[in-house]
Amino acid sequence: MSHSLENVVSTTIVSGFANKLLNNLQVDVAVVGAGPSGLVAAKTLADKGLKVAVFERKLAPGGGVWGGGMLFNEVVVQEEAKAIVDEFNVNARPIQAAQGYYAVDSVELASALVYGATHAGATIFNAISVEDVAFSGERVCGLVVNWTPVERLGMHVDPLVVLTKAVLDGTGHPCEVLTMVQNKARVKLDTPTGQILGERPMQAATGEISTVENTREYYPGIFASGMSANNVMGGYRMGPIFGGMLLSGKKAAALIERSVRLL
Ligand code: 48H
Repeated sequence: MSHSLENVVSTTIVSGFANKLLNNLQVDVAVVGAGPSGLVAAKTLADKGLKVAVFERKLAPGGGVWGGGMLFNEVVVQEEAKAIVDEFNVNARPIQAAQGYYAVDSVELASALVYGATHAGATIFNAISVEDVAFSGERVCGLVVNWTPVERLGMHVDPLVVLTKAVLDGTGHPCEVLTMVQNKARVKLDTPTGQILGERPMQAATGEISTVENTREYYPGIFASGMSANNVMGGYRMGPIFGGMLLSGKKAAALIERSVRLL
């Protein structure tokens, strides 16, 4: 039987995606949110040979990078994170008025982070939302996922489950995964109150430091990075400075790699 081009294209896309999904129903690390911290963590973990899947609610991965500051598509990165900017082959222009700080085109940074993570071997599933977590005893063992349009339209469609050895909550300001764990599983998180402390107002330099400090495991199997980590531990926000997000991704990757290899 001869196949029309239309049929070959459709068959290729369906089988390609089906294989990708089948291959990622059990992973080493599941990253929730393709923002800067999640993408740096995904690339770093994939570089180490771990199987990494990233689930991103939006059609376009990249999180809050694209929008720069108030839609002016530029962001700022500090010296401590310059090596990560270089690792992703992104141009950085020194800022004369603030020594040790660089200006970066946010579209270049967002696209480089997405390419870097996928090229290293992480698989990004876009337009898929994490709506719940799966537990095995006292440890989180999986993510409950569904199509974002299903979520947005409020359709009554049951989800699928992706099993994983570790979850990274890289969902940004709302820290969605740890919120689910706190509210639905009703367990205590590893914070001073056992609960999410809530993000504080802007204090840029402090927020940059706390983002990295707050990057760690908050419940067995669940780590938080970026603004999610700041929300959980009551850290300050910092506006369009992104070095802390990149450094947080690196720290999360190192902690997760150690944890996964010990299992
Ligand atoms: C699937 C989800 C879900 C879900 C959310 O916000 P992000 O860019 O994440 P970070 O923390 O790496 O970077 C934060 C930075 O962008 C920022 O907001 C800064 C620096 N703010 C400072 C300030 O003062 O405001 O990306 C998170 C991603 C987004 O793309 C979401 O769509 C996605 O996570 N996401 N994906 N399932 N349940 N929840």
